[in-house]
Amino acid sequence: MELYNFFRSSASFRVRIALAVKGLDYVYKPVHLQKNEQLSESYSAVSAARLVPLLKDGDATLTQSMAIIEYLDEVYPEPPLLPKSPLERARVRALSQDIACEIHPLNNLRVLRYLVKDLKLSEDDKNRWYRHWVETGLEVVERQLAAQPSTYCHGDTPTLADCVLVPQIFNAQRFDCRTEHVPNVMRVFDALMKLPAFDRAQPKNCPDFE
Ligand SMILES: N[C@@H](CCC(=O)N[C@@H](CS)C(=O)NCC(=O)O)C(=O)O
Repeated sequence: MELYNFFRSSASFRVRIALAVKGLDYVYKPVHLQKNEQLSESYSAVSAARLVPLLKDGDATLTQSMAIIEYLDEVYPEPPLLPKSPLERARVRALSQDIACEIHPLNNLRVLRYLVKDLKLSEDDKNRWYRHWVETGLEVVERQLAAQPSTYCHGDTPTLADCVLVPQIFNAQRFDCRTEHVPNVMRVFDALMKLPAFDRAQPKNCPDFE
């Protein structure tokens, strides 16, 4: 397998975690987002959306981090990243989407660039935008973790939701977002970062880290 990704990309980080949890080897293909390599002709030829991550598995090309993780979970079921019961699976997917669909897209690189370049927001206003959506979005996760506390987002083994949570917290910390108001989220984050697979996948351990 080949993973096209970028050390700082949180959607890429989700997939790196899943691959590490499952102990799967892959070739790391860096796509430098700050240098706009995602917009290059060669990358556009494989990625319709011109986004990372993208996973090549043999002749197949997979996109969208959560779809990639679910694919990996189906093809390499151990250890599972989704619980067995439909209701529990729905909860894990909902928690994942609370982050991946409700927070992350508002703070993606192309959105931030549009705010600054086209709408002429100052760096300070852009950062306020970023923090607002992270801080309010994490509250939604906090309320759910507080209502049903467990070691990780759902239960005592890591799930898809944990693969999505950890990179979002790295982003929150990079942009100095408040996290004191989400103690359960941070408790789960700390527990996850003690797991070798989560640690191995983090940006500073990537070959393109700078
Ligand atoms: N929903 C997509 C999001 C992918 C995405 O937004 N990737 C970002 C990096 S985290 C990217 O490639 N951004 C490039 C850009 O904004 O130009 C997924 O989960 O894979």
